Amino acid sequence: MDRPQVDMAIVGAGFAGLYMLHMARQRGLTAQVVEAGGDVGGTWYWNRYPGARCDVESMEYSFGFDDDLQQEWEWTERYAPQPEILRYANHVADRFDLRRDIRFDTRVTAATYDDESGHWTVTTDRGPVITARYVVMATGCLSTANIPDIPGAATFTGPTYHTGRWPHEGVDFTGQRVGVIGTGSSAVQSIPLIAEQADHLTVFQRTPTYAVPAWNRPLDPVEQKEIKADYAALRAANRQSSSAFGGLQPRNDVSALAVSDEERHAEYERRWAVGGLTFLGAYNDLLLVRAANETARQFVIGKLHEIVEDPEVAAKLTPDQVVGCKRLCVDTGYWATFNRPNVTLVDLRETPIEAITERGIRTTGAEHELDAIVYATGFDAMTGALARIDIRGRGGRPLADAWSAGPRTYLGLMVAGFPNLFTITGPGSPSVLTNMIESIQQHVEWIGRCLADLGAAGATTIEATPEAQDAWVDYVNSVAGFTLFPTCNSWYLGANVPGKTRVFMPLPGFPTYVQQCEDIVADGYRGFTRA
Ligand code: N01
Repeated sequence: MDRPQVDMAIVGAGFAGLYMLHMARQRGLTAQVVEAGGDVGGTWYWNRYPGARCDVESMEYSFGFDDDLQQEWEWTERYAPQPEILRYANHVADRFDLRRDIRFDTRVTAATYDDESGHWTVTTDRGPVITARYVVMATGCLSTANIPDIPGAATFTGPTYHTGRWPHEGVDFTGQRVGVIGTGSSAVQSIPLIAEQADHLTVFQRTPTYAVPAWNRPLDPVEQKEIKADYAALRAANRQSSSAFGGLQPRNDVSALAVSDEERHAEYERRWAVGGLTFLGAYNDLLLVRAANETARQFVIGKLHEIVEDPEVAAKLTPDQVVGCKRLCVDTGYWATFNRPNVTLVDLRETPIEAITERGIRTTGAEHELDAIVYATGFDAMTGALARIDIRGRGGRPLADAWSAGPRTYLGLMVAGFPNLFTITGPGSPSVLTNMIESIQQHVEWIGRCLADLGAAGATTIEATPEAQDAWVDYVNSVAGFTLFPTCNSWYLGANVPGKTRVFMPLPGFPTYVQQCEDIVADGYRGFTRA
């Protein structure tokens, strides 16, 4: 039998692809990474919009697999800005000499399994095909831009931008009338800065969003040193948290309904003063019990009405869904921006967009003249990047066919009928509900060990069984059903992309999931066939 060119083909050179390459080498495997972008960094390579930064704290949003790496890298801010995270990704690539096995500016278009040889052929838009025994999709969960199909969009004469495809040279909005469509995390971060620069900013809001303050600040070197002195403890605490972060501000393990109004209010005030996503860790049932969530919701809405001066604008900005049902936004002056005289809020629930014209955006209420349009409209999340690659498994079956009723995986790692194909942070794993770097590490380490065990067992092929996959999909649905997540139209459900099948894609609960992955290994890779 011919040997494939490499043991492993890896698609994507974001954090997942970089660590997978490093892991493959450590396990003695040859690997080739293919990356569509011009350099490493994945999401941090593409998302260069004003204000882009991570809303998981720097000390937690970093690799912990190599102690020298985590000790030597110095973060400058509590929440690292995009350029600094990109520098970190470059540092990781250089430190482990990863670039020599990465083909940049090359997009994977197809991956086809050959039943006879047991090899995958990976086809790209540039250069020769790659044959490999294993394929790892490190394609990112939020990497495929969602640009809504608005009538007339192509007729607009000014420039348009998507937050996730921001020009590398930056954009100067000075003196311009700018429209931003969308009010998710990317919009919440960019709107305050665009408003400061532009002549006028019009925000087109379809669903109001909740935002908790970041209170970003320079990271005190002493504080950083203290954390590094026992970094292992922080990493371990994070792995015990349902979202794989928050070790710096642990969850309060009591019900919001078990304490007095005064005590609860004081805890919300304290968390608000600390800032960040761990606000939702104030109580253990905020995403499980509607009445508990309502207490947090009322608190946040109270803050919104304190910040926004015009009661009519405040009413339009007030969300009605469960807080945290859509990804909570972390902001620096988002709501206060609507107090500025040069900012207008357009509520698309009252006056929907009819068309984009040569001169701007026309809603049922008015035509808004604009010099530039920013689409902060998010991503075809979790499945978008995979759907754009023609992936064919056993018998030439397309992944699109296997997933026609929504994504189906075992552990979010493998798909029945697609041997030796792995998805890092795929649907059916905790993924986007967590600190992505922790989830990436756990998946890469699981795959690395899985392939070592496979070799030790004298096998070359691993595949999820259809029965194990069916049971896993049912399990993920039942866990999601215990939470409040499915109660709103979020991108977790695919609700933001017209026509996308609605399935709650990630699995809540990181520590339980990790234990399940461990148990399955201990049980001889239960639910997988190895040959
Ligand atoms: O995208 P989104 P995002 N007409 O999907 C609206 C991560 N992230 O790029 O809610 C009008 O959240 C849409 O409205 P609706 C984070 O996980 C992290 O902001 O669908 N509006 C929504 O308001 C985040 O959750 C960080 O009704 C339309 C917005 O566009 C995820 O990425 C920073 C529309 C899209 O919001 C995605 O965030 C940034 C239409 N046709 C992002 N279509 C940090 O770590 C969509 N919208 C800080």
